[in-house]
Amino acid sequence: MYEPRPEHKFTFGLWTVGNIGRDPFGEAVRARLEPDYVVHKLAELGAYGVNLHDEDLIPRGTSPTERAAILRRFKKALEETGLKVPMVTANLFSDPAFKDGALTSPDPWVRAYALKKSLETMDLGAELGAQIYVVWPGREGAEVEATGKAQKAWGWFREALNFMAAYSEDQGYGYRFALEPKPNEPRGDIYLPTVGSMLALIGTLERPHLFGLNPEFAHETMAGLNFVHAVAQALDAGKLFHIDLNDQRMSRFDQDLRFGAENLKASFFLVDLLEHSGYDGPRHFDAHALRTEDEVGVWAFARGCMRTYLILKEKARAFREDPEVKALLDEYYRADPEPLALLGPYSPEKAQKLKALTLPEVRRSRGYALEALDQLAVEHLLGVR
Ligand code: GCO
Ligand code: MN
Ligand code: MN
Ligand code: MN
Repeated sequence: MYEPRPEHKFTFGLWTVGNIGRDPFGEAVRARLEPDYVVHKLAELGAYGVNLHDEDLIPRGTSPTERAAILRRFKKALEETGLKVPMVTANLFSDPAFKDGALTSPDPWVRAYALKKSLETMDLGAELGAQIYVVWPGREGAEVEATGKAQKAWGWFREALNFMAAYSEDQGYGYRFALEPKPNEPRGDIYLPTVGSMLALIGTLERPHLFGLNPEFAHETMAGLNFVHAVAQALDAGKLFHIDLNDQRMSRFDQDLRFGAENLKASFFLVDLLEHSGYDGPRHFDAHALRTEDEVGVWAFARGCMRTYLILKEKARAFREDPEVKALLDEYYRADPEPLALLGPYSPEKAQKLKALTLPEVRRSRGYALEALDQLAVEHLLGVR
């Protein structure tokens, strides 16, 4: 039971299980893993796919012959294992050129280079069968307001996204672009900090239908926001194109913890939401093993992410089928026909009737039984129901 299988659509980034454990204070603690080796290991564990930044596969400065050899080995591993590459993304944060932004650098040379890198990553992804292109504006932000860049950054970012979408159409690549918000880190403040701000930006693009969200558990949590609500809003807008699952404590550095390691209850309601939403895209784990771990710990981490998801999925199913939960929810949503007839689309008659409405006093004193409902959720989570 709880064995991950490809149909569960679990994916990992080459950069996640391949994370070598560097942090701002300490050096690498693990050796780099070869991409084709990662593919074989992930397939053994039951994953569906592997995602990558351009540079995870083809390090900067690789010669064309070397590049061809790496690609050959990687594609062979994909063929042997059946693993997919559903998503690609350009690394627009490591190169020193990007220290004051990539697509929103004040230097047009840098903006042009970031755009070139994005187009080349789209070419690479198309060759590997990717259909989702993630844009994470990690360096698109600032520590200093004196430049006034906050007034220009949106325009530059929009221009780049419009260019990329037009290129995808021109080449017939069929990408769907998933934009990933984050409040800070590595910049002091990143433009586009939350799901809400990304959704607002999409409406200003030339091809809004090609753009959606790649929300991340850790990122909304860093901002002190409710990730379940953020995902629900993305779903409501028809914009959940991809999702980054991990865990995080609020008000801390970007921790990228194993899924479910910290906020079990929020993870439970997230899985509950995703599984009932009709979302059929990848369940991507954008997390990495703790710096304390060796390679054995890395695979324990990867397996743990998937198992916790599957356990929570089963718990969510049992919770929704629990007769006591159902009874409480029936009561919670019980709707009298009389007020219902006054709601919905506007009409002048309804407006008249609404003005004549008196709220029955019992509507003020009623209890919503949320203590009992929440306790049932806790008991399901604790495994006593
Ligand atoms: C982070 C981000 C990244 C992006 C990845 C894809 O916190 O560092 O989440 O991991 O998801 O770079 O663009
Ligand atoms: Mn992150
Ligand atoms: Mn991170
Ligand atoms: Mn992410």
